[in-house]
Formats: sequence, structure tokens, C-alpha cells
Amino acid sequence: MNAPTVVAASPTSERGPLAGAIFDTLVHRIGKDEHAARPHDWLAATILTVRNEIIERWMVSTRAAHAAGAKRVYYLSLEFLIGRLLRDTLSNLLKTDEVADALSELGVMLAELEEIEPDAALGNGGLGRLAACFMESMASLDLPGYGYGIRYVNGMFRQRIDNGWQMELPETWLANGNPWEFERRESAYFIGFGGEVTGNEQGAVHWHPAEAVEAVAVDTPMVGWRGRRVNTLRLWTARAFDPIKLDAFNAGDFQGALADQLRAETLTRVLYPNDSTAAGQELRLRQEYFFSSASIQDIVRRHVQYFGDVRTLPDKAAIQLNDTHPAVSVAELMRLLIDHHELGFDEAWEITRATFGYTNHTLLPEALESWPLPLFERMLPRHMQLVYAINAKLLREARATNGIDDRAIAAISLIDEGGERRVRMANLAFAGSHSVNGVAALHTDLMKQTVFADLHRLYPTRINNKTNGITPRRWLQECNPALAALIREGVGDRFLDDATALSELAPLADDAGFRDRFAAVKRSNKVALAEHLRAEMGLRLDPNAIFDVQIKRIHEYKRQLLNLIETVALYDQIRSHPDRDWTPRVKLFAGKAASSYYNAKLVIKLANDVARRINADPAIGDLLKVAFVPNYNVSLAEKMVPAADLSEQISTAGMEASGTGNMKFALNGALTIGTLDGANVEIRDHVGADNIVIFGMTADEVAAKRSGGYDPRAVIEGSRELSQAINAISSGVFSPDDPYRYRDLMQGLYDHDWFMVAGDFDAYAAAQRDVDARWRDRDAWGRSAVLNVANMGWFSSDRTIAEYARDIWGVM
Ligand code: GL9
Repeated sequence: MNAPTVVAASPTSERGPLAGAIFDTLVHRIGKDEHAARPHDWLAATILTVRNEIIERWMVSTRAAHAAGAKRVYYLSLEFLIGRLLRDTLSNLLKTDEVADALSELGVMLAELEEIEPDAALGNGGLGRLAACFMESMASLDLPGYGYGIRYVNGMFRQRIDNGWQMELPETWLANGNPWEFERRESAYFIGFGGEVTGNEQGAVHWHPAEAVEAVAVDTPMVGWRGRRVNTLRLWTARAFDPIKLDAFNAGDFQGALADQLRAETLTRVLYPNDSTAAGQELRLRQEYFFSSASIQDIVRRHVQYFGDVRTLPDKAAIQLNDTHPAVSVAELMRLLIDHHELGFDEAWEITRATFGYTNHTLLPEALESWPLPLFERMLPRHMQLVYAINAKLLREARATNGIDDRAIAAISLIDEGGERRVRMANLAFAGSHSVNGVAALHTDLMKQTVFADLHRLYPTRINNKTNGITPRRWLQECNPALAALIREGVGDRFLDDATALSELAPLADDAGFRDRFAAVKRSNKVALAEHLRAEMGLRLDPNAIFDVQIKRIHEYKRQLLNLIETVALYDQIRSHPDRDWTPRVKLFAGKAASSYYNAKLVIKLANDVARRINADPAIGDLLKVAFVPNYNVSLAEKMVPAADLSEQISTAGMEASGTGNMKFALNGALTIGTLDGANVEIRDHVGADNIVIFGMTADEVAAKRSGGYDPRAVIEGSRELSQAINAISSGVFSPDDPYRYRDLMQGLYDHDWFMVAGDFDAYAAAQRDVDARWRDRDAWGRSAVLNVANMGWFSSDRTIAEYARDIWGVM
């Protein structure tokens, strides 16, 4: 890592107050002078100085909510994919220039400090990033919102590409400490596991856990736009009550003496790197309960402290469950209300249901969490009793409802009785919430028709839609300052408060001068990305080519394979017809694969094999370049999104619940090539069908094909381009060192092709040639790009949060 360039620092006497404050922090908090300070010391001194500014506002926000007796929103999520915070915080405080100037007086470049801040990667992908956007929007809308999660010591793994293969390395985001956070030793809770439950004649129940850890709060301030409000992200860390057993230690048993502490630390050590798949491990259930219990205890404690009566909880607290990961919170709140606050079951159930809302983020069956009943009962015996009691009540209501037969009863039950008995967390979350929402219109419809069909019949008003959004501060203003400046020149800066004001740009789409400046911004972003990729991976990219980008988790349903096969087909075409007027393309891929997901890792290797061969082919030159960029994370997305011309959103229709990357690209002026899946449908409705390239089967067509005999072999054999590309990959053209590497992967397409890669191939290839044609009409392309930006304001997470606040939380 390069040290920030130290230009001659100005003498102390000429320093302004902010420079003085940063320098003072460096000396007195970090304990270094300007000669000894390393880049990270300057970063820490800067953050600590900025943090001082935030604390005042933070206290004001908290006091105001308290004084008003305001209802609070609690967002429970096992993932918060925050990324870096310095640029975001300074930008939201409108202090970027001031701090940059102060640092330059000290001979330090702000931009260089920003680049060495580690990403807080406490999430896997879209679900975790959504939680981070929601935190920013809640603060920006002046809502008293708390995020609750886990302070993982090792967040999302760091991806290294070794000879084309993904390697997972631990990410050490806390290696230099975390100057943003405050440990709150006084906010600590007892979290029990296992043991047994006893009852007395009066019906009072006692749970005697066999073991326990302490949950300690660590708070990070979340600053809203214009510093309007500062909310709290409270992450839990685990401690042993007895960190060292001295008698064991003195007897020479050093490991035994520290065993409890190690066991506690293990709880909050790692993020499960699963995307859209349930983790089966006991440790994962322990994490879920640990964080749910600590959060619910904290919420109830705060409520009783402020309002006195636990029965008014739903009037003063709305708890949102981000997926089923925190669903055990339903049983935990019941336990506290019944066992600690001595309410009756029915009253406790009313309160619980009125307090919780549940957001579903995926329909993939493999992602629906359920726990083996024996494991759940052993770890949480009291919660098991409560789940049975809730289930009895639920099934009584179901049996009293017309049209619910035994099959429907079995589907509604909290216990899956098919095979090994399991506790269904989605059903628990559904039953325990007054609102259950999907994350895009299509996804919400499919929830009603598929996984939740029977629960929906029982509670027909509970399911509602809240289409996802992204914060325009981070995903436009901060990641694309040149575009933000151009927009500001065109229509002022109201779009940062109300993103729908971007619509005022629409008339400028017909202004050739504006389009030119817009194109110049895009080009400068492409040059910057090309420069970054040259420095990082030695790539040489032509900024005049279409930058075609697919960056997201690697998953079969997202169909990176469709893109790669089409890339191979295009390569073939260019070689066969070098004389044609090809449109130069740069195909960029990035994303992580779950460590145990074999096919996803093989797709990464294929991307690298394809890239190596094509990039080295002199017959191709700059007409086609392919790259897999390692270690995709929020900070890399912030560099790639503004530089994209084409956004690949090509999941099998019906499988991507929403997507949020799709929104980021369109907001930054890329055109989308995509299926009618997730929020793509609504993006088309907003940007207009002429300004997006839609192809392929609809969700209904996919479902019909799957049930009505889909024959991929016939499809492949009927498409010359497709069969040639598959054969080339299958026969080792791209893997001469191991010709059979992709044989099974390709054979799978002939045999089952669950994700309909073959079924959509011809439509996708045709859509790509349509993209080429559009690109050649630069005016039309530029017009579409401007209209994308102009019409994406609705996808601001401010709009999403305002809908949650009004419809679910009752706080607006
Ligand atoms: C996801 C969906 O797959 C996305 O389509 C959706 O945009 C986000 C946010 O609602 O949620 N569900 C899910 O499990 N993941 C998503 O991205 N994956 C993870 O991030 C774990």
C-alpha cells in the first residue's frame, strides 16, 4: 500500500481549526506525530475528528425521539453490507471539501485516505446492501431507526483468483481497529442456550439454560443526508461471563481456562458466506438466537424504561425482520412477555403480531430456512414449547377457515412433517407478523402463488409489496461525482432530497449539447475504471468499446453462464466474419461464489479461461475483451457501476426476487439487458420499453415449460450458434490443460438445464445484436441513457422506506 503523498505540511501557525483538530487527535488519541504517522493513523485521526461532529447530532436525534415519545423502528438483520463510511459520512454532512482542505494543510490527501478505509463487509450481497441503504434512508427521512446485527470479526471473505480459481481468504477489516464504533459495556445481556424447562403449579415456567454468553453492544453512527439525523447501528459481540478460569489456568490447563471465551468469540467470529442458501450448521442457529435475543431484550428494556408498560410495545416499536434469519425473535418476544412480564399467551401473541413485520427476499426452496426439530429443541427448549403453542393456535384458526384442507394444513404448519421433522422459520415469521412483504411486484405476486399460497389464503391481507430501492447519495452523488455535478448544473440539487426530481432531466435527453456532456462523463468514468484495472490486474481496455458489466454473486439462477456462452458464440462469429462491422465490447464480470458451491466456482474458472484465450487472440484485437475482476465488494461496485454502458440482469424469470444492482446501473446511465424478472419489470415500466433491452421467457412461461416438458437437448440442437459454443467449451477449447473441465457443466445443459440457459439463448444473442445496433446510433443511445437516469428516481430507497414507514411501521 502506498503511503499518502505527503506534500510539505503548512507550519502549525497557519493551520485552520479543523486541521488543528485533526492534528491534535493524531497526537493525543493515536499517539503519533506527523513523522511517525502511517496512512492508517491519519485515517483514524480524521475519522475520530469527524466523529466528534456527529456525536452532538446523534445525541440530539436520540433526545428528540425520547422527548416526543416517538415510535421507533428496529431493523433486525444478520447482514449489513456497509462498505466504507468516510466518504459517505462526509458527503452527508456536506463537509467533504472542508475536510479535504484541512487535510491538505497537513500534507495529506483525503482521496488517498478514503481508499485505504477497509470495507465493512458484514453481508453477502443484495440483502445486506439493502439493509445498509435502508439505514441511510431512515436517517435521511428523519425516522428514529435502529439497525441490529452482529459485529462479525471476519465478514465476507476476500476473494483471490489463483490460476483462474477462486480462493477464499479471511477479511481482516478490524486489523487497524475501527474508529467509527463505540463499545457499550453497560448494554450487555445474558443469552442462554440449552438446558431444561420447569414449571410450577401456578403455571410459571422457568428455563434453566445449560450455558450462557454475554452479548455486548457496539454502536456505529449512521448519518443521514445533510446530517439531518444520526441513527444507531447496534452490532452485538459475544463475551464469556468468565473469560478465564483461574483455577484451571493455575493448574496448567491453559486451553481449558480459556475455553469459554473461545466458545463465545466463535459465535460472532464469521459471517456465513451463503447467498440464497440456508446454512445448516448449529453455529448459524446459535448466531441467529444470540443476536435475536440480545436485540429483543434491548428493545423491550428500552420500551419499559421509557414508557413503563410492556403492553404498549406495538404503539412505540416496529420490528422488521430482514428475511427469516431473525425469525426466532418471534418466539423470543413471546418468552419475554410470558415468562418475564407475566402476560397471558393470547395477549402476548397479540402484542407480538402487532410489533413484527417480515420481509421475504427469495423464493428459492434451498434458501428457506428450517431447523431440525431435535436441534432446535436441544438448543432452545423453551422456544420449542412456544413454537408448539403458537402452532396449535395457528392450526386451530386454519381449521376454522373455509377451503383449507389437510394438505393446506400441512403446508401452513410451523413444523414440516415430511421426512425428518423441522421447524419452518418462514412460517413462524409469517404467523408472528402483521405484515409480510416481498421486494418487487412480481416477487410479491409469486409469494402469493407459491411458497405462501396457503398462508395467504388464511390471511389474505397480510402480504404486501415494497419494491426495493437504493440510496441516491452513495449510488449517484458519491460514486459518480461527475454525473452528479452535470445533473446539478442541469436541474439543481433537489434530486438528492427527492430523487423523483431527476425527471426534470427528461427534456435534456433531446438536447445534443447535454447528451455530449453526459457522454463525456461516462467516458471519463470508463477511463478511470480502465486505469484502475490496468494498475490492479494489468488489463488494457479500450474506453471506446461498450463496457458490458455483470457483477453480482455467482449463482446458476443469475446465469453468468448464459453471458459466457454468448461471449464464446460472439468470439466465434468475429473470427468467422472478421470483415463485418463489429461493435467493440469489453465484457466485465465480478462476484463471489459461496465456498461450497461447486458449479459457481467452476463458472469463475470458465470466465477466466475464456478471458485468457480471447484476450490473447490477435485476430480479435480490441473487438472483444473479457475480464473477471477479483474480490467484488461495495467499493469495487462504486468504481464499476458509473463506468458501465450495459447492465446485465439476465436471471431466469421468476428467480431473482428484486435485484438492486439493476437499479444502480440504470441510475448511472447504463442501459439494461435483462429478463422480465424481479424489479426489471418495474424498471422497464419507469424508463420506458424503448430504453431497455428485454428478452427471453417470462416467469409464467418458465413455469409452464418446467411443468410441460422442456427438452433442452432439442433446443440446443436446434441452435447452431448455441451448440457450437457449448461444444467448444465442452471439448476443451478454453481449457487445453484439462479438456474435460467443463464437460459435466455443459452436459447438464443437455440433460436438465433447470435455469433455462438454452431456452433463452437465442433471444439473448439476438438482444445483444440489438444492443450493438443501438450503440452505433450514438444519439439514440445517449438519449436512452439520459432517460434512464431521469426515470430512475422512483427506485430511491427513500421511497421504499417511506412506504414501509406508512404501510407497515405506522411512523409517517
Ligand atoms: C436477495 C435477492 O436474491 C435479491 O433479488 C434482492 O434484491 C435482495 C434484497 O431484497 O435479496 N435475497 C437473498 O437471499 N439475497 C439477495 O440478494 N442474497 C443475499 O444477499 C444473502
